[in-house]
Amino acid sequence: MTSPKNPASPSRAAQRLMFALSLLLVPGQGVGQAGRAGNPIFPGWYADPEAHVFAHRYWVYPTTSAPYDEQTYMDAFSSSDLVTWTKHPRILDLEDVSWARRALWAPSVVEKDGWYYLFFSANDIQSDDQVGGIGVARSRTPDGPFEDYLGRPLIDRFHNGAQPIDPFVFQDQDGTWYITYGGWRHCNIARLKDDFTGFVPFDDGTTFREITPDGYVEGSFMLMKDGKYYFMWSEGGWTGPDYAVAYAVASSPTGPFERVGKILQQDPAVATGAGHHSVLHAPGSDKWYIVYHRRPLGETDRNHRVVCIDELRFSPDGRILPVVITKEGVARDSIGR
Ligand code: FUB
Repeated sequence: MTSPKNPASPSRAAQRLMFALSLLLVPGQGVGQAGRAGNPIFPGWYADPEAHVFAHRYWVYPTTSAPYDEQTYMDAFSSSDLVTWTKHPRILDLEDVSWARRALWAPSVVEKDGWYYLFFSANDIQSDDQVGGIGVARSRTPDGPFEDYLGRPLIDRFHNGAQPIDPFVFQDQDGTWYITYGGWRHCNIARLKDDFTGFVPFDDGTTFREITPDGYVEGSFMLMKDGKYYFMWSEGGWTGPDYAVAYAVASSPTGPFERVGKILQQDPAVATGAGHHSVLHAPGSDKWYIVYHRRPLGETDRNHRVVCIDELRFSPDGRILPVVITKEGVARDSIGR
């Protein structure tokens, strides 16, 4: 029977049916409600997630968050609706990368000419005397296995003070491929050769151009929307509660980028250390999501980071609105619906 107070509200029987159906869903690991992702979206300690749409599915490529000597492989996760996630274990294993042995992190994946290229950081080098940096692996499918592409790092030196970690690769509207990367509070951009084996110098002869905005620490990300380049990064310390994401906007991928403000940060009622994110655009819609890692309340182990998703919204004049981090996550969004 329909409620006489509100003809639009469902009957008791319908409510019971909806509840029963909700028990059949397999939501994320947080406070999953019927048809919502729940945060975190999948179990396990993971960080630095990069989200994509590949082969008609949503994909998330995270760092396996563990002590550096144990960070030797990567898993991926895929979903058709942002609610139920399938784990793809060990898509990249350092046993298959001759020059790398530890501290595998921060994947960035692109699809090009029938291959999936996974850019990664390895070895956590502290100087130019050490072997490691940013490498490239590739696979014919988004779930791997990814194999070392170059047999050497792509970037193995400190340029402009930037530790070669945290790659982010994207294609500009004119077809040019760029990589932004860098730790130790410096960020560079470089133009990639079309086959990803090296770099094309800029017109001024330089290869690595520094684009560090105020506050930058690591974890760069670029988004192109309505003719603007939104550049985002993480600031604060990744082991602490105040890790956060801020952004700048420019009319060119090389900037200049002037910090606008924070868009993602801790909420003492929900979680701390929210940072190192990526942005997902649901195909054919105006829905944008931010996929990021955060730390459960009260957690002191620096590696206990979990992957979460919430909505990313823009104001009518093109600003990014502060993200509301939630325990419930986002509503079901079936791909290609
Ligand atoms: O996962 C290792 C490091 O944690 C990344 O390089 C940083 O960006 C931070 O998220």
